[in-house]
Amino acid sequence: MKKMLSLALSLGLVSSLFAALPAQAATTVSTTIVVPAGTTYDGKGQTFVANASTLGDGGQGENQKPVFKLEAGATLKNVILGAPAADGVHCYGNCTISNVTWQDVGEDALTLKSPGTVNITGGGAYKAYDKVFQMNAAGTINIKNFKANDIGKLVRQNGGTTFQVNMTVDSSDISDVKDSILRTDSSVSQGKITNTRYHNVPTLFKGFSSGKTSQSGNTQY
Ligand code: DGU
Ligand code: CA
Ligand code: CA
Repeated sequence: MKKMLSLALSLGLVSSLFAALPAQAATTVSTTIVVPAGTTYDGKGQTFVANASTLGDGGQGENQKPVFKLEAGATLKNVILGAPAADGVHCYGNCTISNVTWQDVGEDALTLKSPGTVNITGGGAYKAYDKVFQMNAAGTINIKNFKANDIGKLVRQNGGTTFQVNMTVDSSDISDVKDSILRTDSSVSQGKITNTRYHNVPTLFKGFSSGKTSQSGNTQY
């Protein structure tokens, strides 16, 4: 009896200790975190939010600053971006984005600022009033094993630009889209969506010239 009482007491003590521990606080970023060329930044699952007064409030105002700036060949992994996320992530050339989740996309989630290839695997993007991935330079964006919900567009080549962007989406789950999954105004850009589940999407592709899109293995739910 005594033993049971002390066991119950210690269990109670242990659970109240856990209850007293707050969830890990988000890290507030006041100055853009620069990931130098060719290096990897591993967020180890931490949540990052922008300081609204120095980087931006995550609304639809242009010219907000990114939370992360990736120089050519940099990798960003295991990061959660909370709100506000300002202008998200900027890539200057090739970048690799692995297991990064935007819980509440800011002005947009990621921008390619100079030519290169953006490879995105895992993670997701939620609550994007307009665009998730913004392509402001020529190149390629490959999105794989990604989840997106409640977005305007998944990828948008900068409006009115005529350079070539190749966009691929594979093995992803995209739902509650206001506009389209992939959108361009360029007659030479290409879009491909494969092995992807989607729900409540008005159109997969918008603005592509004929013969520039392909799809296979997708399922609508
Ligand atoms: O309107 O270039 O929204 O990078 C023209 C601008 C606009 C970009 C884009 C972005 O398209 O600022 O966030
Ligand atoms: Ca914008
Ligand atoms: Ca932007």
